[in-house]
Amino acid sequence: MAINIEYVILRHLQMELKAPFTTSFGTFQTKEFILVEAVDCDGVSGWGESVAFSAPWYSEETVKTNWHMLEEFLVPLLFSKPLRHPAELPERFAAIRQNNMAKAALEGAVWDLYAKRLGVPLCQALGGTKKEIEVGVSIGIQPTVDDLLQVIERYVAQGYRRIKVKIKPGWDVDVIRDVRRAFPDVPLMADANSAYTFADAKRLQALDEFGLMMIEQPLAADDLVDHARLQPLLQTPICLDESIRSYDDARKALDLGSCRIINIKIGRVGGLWEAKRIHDLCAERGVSVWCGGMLEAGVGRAHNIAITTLENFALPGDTAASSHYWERDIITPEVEVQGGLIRVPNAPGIGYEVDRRQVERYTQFAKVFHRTATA
Ligand code: OSB
Ligand code: MG
Repeated sequence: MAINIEYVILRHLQMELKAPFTTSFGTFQTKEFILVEAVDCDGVSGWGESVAFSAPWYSEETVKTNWHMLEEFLVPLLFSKPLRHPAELPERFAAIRQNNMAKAALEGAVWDLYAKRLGVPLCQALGGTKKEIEVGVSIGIQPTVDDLLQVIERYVAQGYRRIKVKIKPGWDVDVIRDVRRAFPDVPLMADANSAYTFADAKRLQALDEFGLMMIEQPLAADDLVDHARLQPLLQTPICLDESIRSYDDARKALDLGSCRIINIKIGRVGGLWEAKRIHDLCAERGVSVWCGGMLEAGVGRAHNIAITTLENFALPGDTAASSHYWERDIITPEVEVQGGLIRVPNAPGIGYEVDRRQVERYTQFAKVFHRTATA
C-alpha cells in the first residue's frame, strides 16, 4: 500500500498549563509546540506532535529548531520519493543527524495516516496488544513539602498507579523521607533530570532506604559511564531518560550496566519505530520499560498510549489525563484516567478525533507544504 501524501501542514500552537510544572532545570507554564498534519490524496489526515520545548533545557532541540528541520529538511525528504511504509522513514531521515523530536513528529503523522488507511488502531499497527494501560503521574517541584503532600494525596485518591516526584539538590532526601512517611505504601520514584554528578553518590545512596521503584536520570545526559559506576553503589534501580536517544544508546547502557530500567519517549528517540526497537531489545534482555511524558497535548498523548500497548511497557508511564494538564485539550474525547487506567481507543489511527476548533484557537501561525512544491 503506497502512502500518497499530498501536503503537510505545520502549525505552531500555544497552550497554557493549568499549573506551572517545575523540574531541576526550570519551570513550564506555557507550552508552545508544533502540530504536524499530513494529508493524503483522498483527504485523510494523519497527526503528529513535536515534543520539543521553547528552550533547550531538556535537550538541545527547541520549537524553532524543529520547525527549521521540518521545513528545510524533513518534509522535503518525505516528499523526495514514494513511501510504502512508515518504517522506511527512519532510514530516510538518517541523512539528518539527531533532531529526533522533529523526526518523530513527522513520522508520527505518517503512522497515524497509515493506520487510518489500513482501518486499524495505531496500537495494532505497531503490534500492541493491551486493551488498557496503567499510568502514573509526574509531580513537579512544589513551593513547600506540605504543598507536595497535598498534591500527591489528590493523585493517589484518583487511583494513579505510581507517583513520580521531581528532585534536585536541596529538594531530595528530606522531601522523599516526608513523602514516604505520609504514604508508606505508594509506588514511588524520583526524577532528577541530570541534577547530580558522580560526586553526589552518597546523597543518592541515602535514597535507598525509601524503597523507590527507581531513580530517573540522576547524572548527565551524555554520561553512560558514570551511570555505570553509580548503579552498583545503589540498591535503587537507575532508570535512564535523557541518556537514551537511540537503540544503540539503549544497547550500550544495558551492556555497561548504566541502568536497570528505561524510560522511552517517542520524541527523544526519533519516532515510534525506534521506540519499538528499543522496547524489543529491552524485552529480549528482560528489562522493563515505561513511556515517559513531555507535557503533551492530545495528539502526542494518543501516540504515547498507542506505544504503551506493547507488552514490555510493563511499568506505569507518565501519561496522565488530559485534565491534569489542560483546561481544554485538542482531541475528543479527552484522555481520561479511571482507577489509574486508560482504556485504549479502538478507532483507526490514534483513535481520538482532533478537535479542529480547539486547534484553531491555539494556533498562532501555520504553513502548508505541497508535494509538488518540494519534490
Ligand atoms: O523528565 O520526564 C521528564 C516534563 C518535562 C520535561 C521532562 C520530563 C517531564 C515530566 C512530566 O516528568 C511528564 C508528563 O507529565 O508529561
Ligand atoms: Mg525524566
